[in-house]
Amino acid sequence: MPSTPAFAMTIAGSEATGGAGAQADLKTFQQLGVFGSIALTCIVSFDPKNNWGHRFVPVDPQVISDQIEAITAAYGPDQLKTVKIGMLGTTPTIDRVAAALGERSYQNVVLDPVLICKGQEPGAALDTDTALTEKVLPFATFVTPNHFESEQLSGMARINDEHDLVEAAKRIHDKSGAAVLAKGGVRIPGPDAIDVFYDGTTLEVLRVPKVGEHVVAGAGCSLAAAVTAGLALGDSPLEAAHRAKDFVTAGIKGRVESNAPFDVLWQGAAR
Ligand code: PXL
Repeated sequence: MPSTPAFAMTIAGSEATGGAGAQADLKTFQQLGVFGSIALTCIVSFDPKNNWGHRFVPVDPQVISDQIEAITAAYGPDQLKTVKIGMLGTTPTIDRVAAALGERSYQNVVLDPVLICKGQEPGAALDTDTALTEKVLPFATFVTPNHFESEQLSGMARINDEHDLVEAAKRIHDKSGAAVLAKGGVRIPGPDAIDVFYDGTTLEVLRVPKVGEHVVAGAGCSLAAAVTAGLALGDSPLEAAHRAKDFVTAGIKGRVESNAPFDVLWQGAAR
């Protein structure tokens, strides 16, 4: 008899070293028992000769459509109900992905609103920020902004503490209608790593003691991927947020060393 696992598709970029991006998504899905498909949007290769800067190559928008066509033809709407959106990177890609989201409705659309990757200049975020907000955010049922993305999406100049992060989560919910998990990570001072969940009715601050004060690569992608997996498995949005927080905390504790500027989350640590 064939197996009937939960399914999820990620529309995301490759980060070659395997820390972030589609690689993190697929490993997270697999670890949580979800069958994953990938529509690749771009290829990021860090440049060790240039301070580990980002070499970024977008995938041709037609090829992105082709991948989504293949995946959605293979798995019908009853089988593939959950999609995660990671790094899109350019406005033509955002347009194409928005069009694809309009072609079939999904029960769960998790948007990790990746504006820039670690080490990139914030200026690169401005045009993608506007396009993502206008065209993709309306499809999202769940959105997972990090500190910088929460500032951009909420329009708040500075998010300095838990109170600000709560306000940002509320504003982003009001703007999108989506469940929001606003990530504080190491950017909010204090002993705990906090994330704020808000879905219009439930406000909850998820907190665990900080594992350290250093950023770990792949944490954001893996958190959103674990939310996606949870929703695909039938979690409520709040349950998915808790599952994801536990998963990422274990992965940060079990992080692997890298010669790049950041250690890397290990999805295999959560057993
Ligand atoms: O962490 C954000 C991110 C997402 N997707 C890709 C990336 C990165 C950061 O490096 O390369 C493809």
